[in-house]
Amino acid sequence: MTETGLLKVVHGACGHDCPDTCAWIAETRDGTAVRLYGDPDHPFTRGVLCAKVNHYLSRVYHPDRLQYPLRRCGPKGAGQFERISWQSALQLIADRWLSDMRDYGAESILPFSSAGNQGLIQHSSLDQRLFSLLGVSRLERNICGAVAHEGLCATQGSGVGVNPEELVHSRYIVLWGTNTLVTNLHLWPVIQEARNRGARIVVVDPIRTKTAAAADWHLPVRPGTDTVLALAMMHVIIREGRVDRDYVSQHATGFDELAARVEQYSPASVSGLTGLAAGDIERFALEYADAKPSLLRPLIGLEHHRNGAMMFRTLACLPVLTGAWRYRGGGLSRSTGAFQFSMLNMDGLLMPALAQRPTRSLNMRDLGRDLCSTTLSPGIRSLLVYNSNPAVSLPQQTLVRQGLQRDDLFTVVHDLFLTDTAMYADVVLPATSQLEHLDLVPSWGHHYVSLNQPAIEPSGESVANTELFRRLARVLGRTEPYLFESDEELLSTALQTDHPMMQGITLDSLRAHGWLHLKHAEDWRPFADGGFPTRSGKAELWSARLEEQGLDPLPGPGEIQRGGVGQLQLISGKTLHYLNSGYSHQEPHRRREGILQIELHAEDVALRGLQDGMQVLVRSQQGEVTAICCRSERVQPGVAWMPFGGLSDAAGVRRHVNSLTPEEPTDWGGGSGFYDTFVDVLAISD
Ligand SMILES: Nc1nc2c(c(=O)[nH]1)N[C@H]1C(S)=C(S)[C@@H](COP(=O)(O)OP(=O)(O)OC[C@H]3O[C@@H](n4cnc5c(=O)[nH]c(N)nc54)[C@H](O)[C@@H]3O)O[C@H]1N2
Ligand SMILES: Nc1nc2c(c(=O)[nH]1)N[C@H]1C(S)=C(S)[C@@H](COP(=O)(O)OP(=O)(O)OC[C@H]3O[C@@H](n4cnc5c(=O)[nH]c(N)nc54)[C@H](O)[C@@H]3O)O[C@H]1N2
Ligand code: SF4
Ligand SMILES: [Mo]
Repeated sequence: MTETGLLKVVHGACGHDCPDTCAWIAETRDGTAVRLYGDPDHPFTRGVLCAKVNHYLSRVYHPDRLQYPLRRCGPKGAGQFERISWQSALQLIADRWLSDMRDYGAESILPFSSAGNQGLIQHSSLDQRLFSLLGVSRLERNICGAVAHEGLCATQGSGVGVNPEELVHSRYIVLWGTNTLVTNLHLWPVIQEARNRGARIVVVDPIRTKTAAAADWHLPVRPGTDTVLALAMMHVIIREGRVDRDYVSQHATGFDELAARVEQYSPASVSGLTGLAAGDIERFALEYADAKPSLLRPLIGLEHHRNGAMMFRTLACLPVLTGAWRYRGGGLSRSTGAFQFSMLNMDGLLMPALAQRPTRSLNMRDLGRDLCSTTLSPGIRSLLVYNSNPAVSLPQQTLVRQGLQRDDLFTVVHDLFLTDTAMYADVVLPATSQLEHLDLVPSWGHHYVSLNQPAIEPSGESVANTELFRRLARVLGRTEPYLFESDEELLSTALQTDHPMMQGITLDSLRAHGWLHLKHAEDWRPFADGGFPTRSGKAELWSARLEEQGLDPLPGPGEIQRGGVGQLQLISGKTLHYLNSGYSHQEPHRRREGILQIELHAEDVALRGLQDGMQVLVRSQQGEVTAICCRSERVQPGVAWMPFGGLSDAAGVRRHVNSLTPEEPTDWGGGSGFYDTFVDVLAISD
């Protein structure tokens, strides 16, 4: 931290659930943040933030930001609250939790959190220690990333991949089910640089997104059929002798079995299913195999299908077959999150051994069903929500809200705004913004670790997540010193690691530099010489582990979902101005995203007798929303697109696209098939 007269310059990092983890610089005067901008020296941030965080100061100083604890004084969902003191709020919580623990058992309490803050200790630290001690229900956080990870692990043994900055060395980049220009903006200059050096950029996406439109080639695959497309690519690669025989024989299992499997997937035979011309599939396979190095970049989009893990399992076979891993900038690149966490002292930070006995785990995806269950034993009596807005982000929204409406449920929400979930809370607690607390921010999109130093005092009576858990521990009568460690102590513990890639990365060096790159050779290639951390030590084209689990040991199509007659498959992806549901409370973001629209192909608009701009009812088996019909060239016939994360539908009702999505589980990884939603779209008659 340096001081220039009254102007203070503080280095920090964005804590949003975004792969870019931008390093930023805050300027403060007299305790007020007056300017926030991307760190120009950070090689990935390159001095720019994004459409959301360019307005972060108006989020920090927003008039609607929660400033003090509130208690509900009207019906659940009505938004009637009154101010109370922190002491009363904590006492209310302690009284209820202690009586629930006594009368129903600790598992009747469910803490619910996601990655609303993905900083290391504000995401998970003292909360996990306290929950282990109390023995409350645990949450399986698998709504984002877990499915992709499982799928990759089946083939490669881990999710480790190419360092995203190394994409500059790629000559063929396939952005597969990811909307880089919207969700991973800071990767785009890297891709552009590769392009300037001669790389071809291909996007595989059912929607003609901004990214697809900016690419050299867009392959508008039918949703959920990417497994089949990849199998057909392997068919061509094997038939045309493009397999790297040397790499495969040394570093892979099951080539012969795979070759036999893909024989039936000729481009001609999958053309109808994938919606792609056989000639295009043939060309794609050969271009991909012949370019050296070639790189696959999937992020999350693919995992939101029922066959989500199989998508990643199957895709991961491609760079093994072609030996793309050998080359600098070749292979597959997805999240760097698990990689970074594996270098930190997570056991020291989370202290999992504090748990006295195994406790039940509930999948976050099933919150609605679990809250409404009459058979769950013990039933959920108390819910603590932080870092998440489940009333918007979970599937089966109607059921989630029905559960939150339960009179006998005691809900506490800790957030910066009165979110849709907070509307149902008994007690609402104010949370700090990223400018107001300390954290270390590992990244799931690059190889830098950043320190976020607080630039200003907490707004009003808001507290950081870590401070909330210290206060909860105290009011619950706990005295164990490790429940009260300071944020600095927690970070020091996490950084006590002898991992060679963390050498020299300490709190002091981070304080001095703001951010540091993991220590590894510049030309670091994870699987150039094999070394896949699977059971066999090789990439498993055929997997004994999967066979033992009664699963398909080979990559395959998985269960591709189809709708009923006349139904459209609804994709509901991320938007430019919202961060999931974040920023939906704020102008100018709200105005820029506008009211809820559904994009349909002209053919589907005509077929249903609809008109561009009219209000329509969108209905699935799970529920309905009102939206503005938008004739769009971005979508293909049979597919519709709606944004995820908005505040209310076109009729002004606080319900969203997740009123339509089912909580159907994915194949493995415990995720949700959000994008396997099938809807009817009807004109609203007056
Ligand atoms: N601006 C902004 N940035 C964000 C976020 C945000 O809300 N707003 N959210 C952040 C979070 S939490 C995440 S997880 C990431 C997600 O980042 P991405 O994975 O890039 O985002 P998604 O919108 O989930 O999906 C990406 C693409 O997958 C496509 N898709 C859907 N189904 C299929 C399919 O069957 N096959 C293929 N090939 N493509 C398919 C969708 O059309 C979409 O364009 O973004 C992060 N960044
Ligand atoms: N239909 C559909 N549904 C989806 C998706 C989709 O593409 N389509 N995407 C899925 C994905 S990939 C994801 S990651 C999830 C996201 O699901 P959530 O994580 O529930 O989504 P957010 O809306 O980002 O909610 C995060 C909340 O955390 C709050 N928050 C931020 N910082 C802090 C803090 O320091 N402390 C506390 N206490 N709170 C804080 C924010 O204000 C915000 O309200 O949604 C999933 N749901
Ligand atoms: S949301 Fe993502 S792109 Fe925007 S500032 Fe934060 S890390 Fe950067
Ligand atoms: Mo996500």
